Amino acid sequence: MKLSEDFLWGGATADFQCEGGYDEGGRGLSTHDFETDGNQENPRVITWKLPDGTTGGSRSSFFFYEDLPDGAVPTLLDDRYYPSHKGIDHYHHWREDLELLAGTGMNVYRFSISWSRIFPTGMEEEPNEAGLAFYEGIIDFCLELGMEPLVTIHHDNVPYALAEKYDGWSSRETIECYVRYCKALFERFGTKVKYWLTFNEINAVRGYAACGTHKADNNTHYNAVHNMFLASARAVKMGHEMMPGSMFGTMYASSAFYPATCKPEDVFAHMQKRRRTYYYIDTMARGHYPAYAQDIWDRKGITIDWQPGDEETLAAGALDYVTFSYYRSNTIAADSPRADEVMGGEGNPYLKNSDWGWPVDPLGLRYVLNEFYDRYEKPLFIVENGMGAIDKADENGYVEDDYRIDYLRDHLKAMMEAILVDHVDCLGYTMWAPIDLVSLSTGEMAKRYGFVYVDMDDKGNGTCRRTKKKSYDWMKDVIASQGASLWE
Ligand code: BGP
Repeated sequence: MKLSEDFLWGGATADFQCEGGYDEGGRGLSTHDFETDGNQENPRVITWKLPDGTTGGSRSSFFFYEDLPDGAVPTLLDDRYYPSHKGIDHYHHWREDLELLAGTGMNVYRFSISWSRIFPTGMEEEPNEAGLAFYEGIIDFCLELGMEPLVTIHHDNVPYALAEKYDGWSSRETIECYVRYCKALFERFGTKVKYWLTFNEINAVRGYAACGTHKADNNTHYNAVHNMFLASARAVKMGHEMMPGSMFGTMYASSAFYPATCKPEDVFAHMQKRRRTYYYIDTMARGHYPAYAQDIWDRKGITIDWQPGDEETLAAGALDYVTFSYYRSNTIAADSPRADEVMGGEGNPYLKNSDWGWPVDPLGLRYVLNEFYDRYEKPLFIVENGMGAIDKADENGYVEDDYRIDYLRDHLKAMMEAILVDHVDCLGYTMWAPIDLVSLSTGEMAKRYGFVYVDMDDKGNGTCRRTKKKSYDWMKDVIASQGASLWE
């Protein structure tokens, strides 16, 4: 078993989880800059004021910690810390980081651009040259090191000023700002970047940090997403015109969903659950809403603010390839509390869980690869997969992470079986995250994914020294053998 030479092997990161330098290079504040750290017991919260007194917006929102009624959860950690401000200080270590990644033989690197580095408020007419130059440095160095850049245009994180002025993606003005942002990226990087993602985990965006909206009710959410669909479609159309041969996807947070039992009600609930979550990528990959969308709107009391031309816009901007993250599977029963929600589900008695309670299911990856290829008949790209675990480094920063190697081996083998046995067209695989960075869900450094260790704790203390874990050399062998070493 061996993959072809053109298979893209790589790693993926996101700006606000690794860059830091949140107020450098002319960058404006972003919604994630107001999000505190947390842990498994204490969820992250959005505060409306930073320690230096900068206010983060209207107090009217129930999303803001200061507005929660007395005694309401979540609680704010006493020594609150804002992880996006420092990240892993990639802003000052990016050359070293890219060299380390390329040392494994990786030939693709997925990263996201911070919108507020390019347009500090999101509303300027002209882009910020320092921001463009920062990413140009990364792109040029990737190419020099033999890594194809795969760029996420919007990985959550809306410019704060846009969230305040227009309520983020609630408003159509934000579409215009996004299109202007894309145009600036395509003009500057169009000859160097072929693979683009218009949004990250489109089915998981909800609320202030991801969408810049101050409310999370269904009507706000589904209309914000409608605006994101339109924005993506316009970017795809413009991108194709400006950069012939460019490939556009949107990242979708996948999970293999299984019926909890073979009871017909559970199987039907599981089908409906998949529609709750496929709604997003079904629309974007096909260029129109699926028929079942009307049922979702009716049940949830949603009125989409259709405007003349919206249908044509969606049709003209269908995605070229389908990209997704895969970490876990879920089971669904008719009475599951999350049966009617977009994300999540119950655990599975046949599977073991990770340190963070996520069921580990490599066969589920082969399942979703097949399901998506059957469903969309477009090339696929796994743009996130990996294992968040507690690593114990020795005094030299070395980690014996055999558990991570096991996880990656099993998932990569499942991917290879989907490609070589089931004949799924999958262009590549970018592991999350090749270098340790801040966890999105908990805001911790303790949840480590990388094959490169970063000496930093949950509060940003540490030397920032980068060291190779055991999985680094293991991954190098996998890539050098085009996956053949996995089967030895
Ligand atoms: C995805 C996000 C990433 C990332 C990853 C792992 O949802 O696209 O940004 O962080 O999940 O999740 P976490 O960091 O919460 O472990």
